[in-house]
Amino acid sequence: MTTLNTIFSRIFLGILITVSHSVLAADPGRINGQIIVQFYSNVEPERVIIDVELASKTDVALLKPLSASLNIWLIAFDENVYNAEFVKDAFFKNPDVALVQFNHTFSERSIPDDPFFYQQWGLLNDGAGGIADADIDADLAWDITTGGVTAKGDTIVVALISEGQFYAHEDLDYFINRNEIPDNDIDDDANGYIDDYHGWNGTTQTDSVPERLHGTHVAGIAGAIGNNGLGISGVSQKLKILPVYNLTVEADAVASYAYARDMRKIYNETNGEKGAYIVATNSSFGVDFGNPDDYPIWCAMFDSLGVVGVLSVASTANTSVNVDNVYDIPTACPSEYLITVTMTDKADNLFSAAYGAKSIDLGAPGNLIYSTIIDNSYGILSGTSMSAPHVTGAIAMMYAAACPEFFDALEDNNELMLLKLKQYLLEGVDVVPDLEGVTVSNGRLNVFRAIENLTVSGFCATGFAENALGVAYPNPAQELLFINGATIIDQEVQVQVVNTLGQVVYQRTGDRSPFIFSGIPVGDLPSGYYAVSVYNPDSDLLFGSGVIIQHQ
Ligand SMILES: [Ca+2]
Ligand SMILES: [Ca+2]
Ligand SMILES: [Ca+2]
Ligand SMILES: [Ca+2]
Repeated sequence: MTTLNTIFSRIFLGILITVSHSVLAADPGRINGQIIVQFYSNVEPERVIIDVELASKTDVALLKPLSASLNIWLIAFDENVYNAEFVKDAFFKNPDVALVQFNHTFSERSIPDDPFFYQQWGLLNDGAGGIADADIDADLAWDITTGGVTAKGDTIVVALISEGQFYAHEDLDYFINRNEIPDNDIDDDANGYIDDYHGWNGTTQTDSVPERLHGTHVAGIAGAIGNNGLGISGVSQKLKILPVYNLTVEADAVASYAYARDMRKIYNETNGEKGAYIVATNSSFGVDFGNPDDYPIWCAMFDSLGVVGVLSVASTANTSVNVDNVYDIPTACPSEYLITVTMTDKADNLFSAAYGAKSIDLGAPGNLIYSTIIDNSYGILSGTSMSAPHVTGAIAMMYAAACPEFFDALEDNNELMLLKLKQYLLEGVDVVPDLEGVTVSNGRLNVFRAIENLTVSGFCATGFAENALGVAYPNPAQELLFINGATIIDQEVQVQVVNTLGQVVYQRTGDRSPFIFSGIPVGDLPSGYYAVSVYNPDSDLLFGSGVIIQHQ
């Protein structure tokens, strides 16, 4: 039966609407000649003003009370005559002044100037037709980064696997393989693909670009150019999209994943001179009820991508079924490097889409999503197809926000750090009732909290010290590998050792954590580089480290 299955785009329904609208440009920054002062409660502002004027030889005026009960006033002065910092300082020094600050125009939080941004409820939901803040907090994330480049200077790329995209859309920024000369029948960059300049079409073995609405729409959700005064904004305002094409047969999908893998592998091997810094693949297509047992090669591609440093994101089925029971391709594939996404609507409901406490990681906005379509237009589509690229864009944003140390650790141990990223992403969701108990994370994507988990509370703040367990030693190890820790976790843990091919070469479950202090036997493992990880019963990573096993 499965051979008759065809892959199809995970689109639910399509309504195309064009809207014209204008958005007021924000005017951020300090207002000249104004400060806000809070006086102590029983202080008379008029008296303090005179004191300040005398002490600082300035001329200031009480403009209006902002809060009589809190004794907060707006104060004006002529900034052409008096230095603003000097005036502020004069108030600061006055003993009757509790607080002083400049006045600022209200600037909406990092709202881009794209005219249709107001349509993008998935990024910022004002509650119209749903629930306010049932969104991924893109605006808060943009206070930290708008995407584009890593702290190490690598240009962030996502591989968008689809049936085609409108390549010439003015609000999309596609990756171009500059090491390849197009249309000369020569594989100039020796990556195994001839003339792969604009991406890759596994079906025709060319870089020809079929123009398809669906893929164009998916691309814009992840990475439409933000704040360019045009159209919409992607989750990541700056993002290179590498288009990879497949028709509706499995072989082409596998070829597409292989292309993404090869491009990233070459990037790693040439120190960025060739290939592309692909951080994620996006698959907004699949086979309803497909059993992973019938798709071992497809499912294994996600592990192969993980080994070279690429996470994969996939849409689950647009039908209300439990994937844990009925299966789905690819979202029932068991790979740890695959992140599976279902669909939420404007009210944070699970909207006519599949779920699974084991198989489906999280929800993301997918119903009535406004994005790029063919011919430089914009329109609304619905489906889990629209949910996955929200997550893909969020991963790209996490890379843009990550500290340099993250990339050092990534270089040492791709797999471990990818799992950390996935952990931060899943732990960063907003828990919503409709997804509780039916998804791994119990919630809907929140890109801001995912970034915070990485930068404020996670690896970038604490390094591996965030783990309750400490350090793996000796390193290099010969016979026994110990994990030292200041804190003993009184839980049963799973210890896992993974080689550079991503294969689990040692695993032990069910021991309480003190076990690991008695040593992991590594004497039988070949010399080489390994990742050792310790998980708690909830599969949370408690400890991870790269180790070298070296036999004399
Ligand atoms: Ca929000
Ligand atoms: Ca080539
Ligand atoms: Ca060529
Ligand atoms: Ca735009």
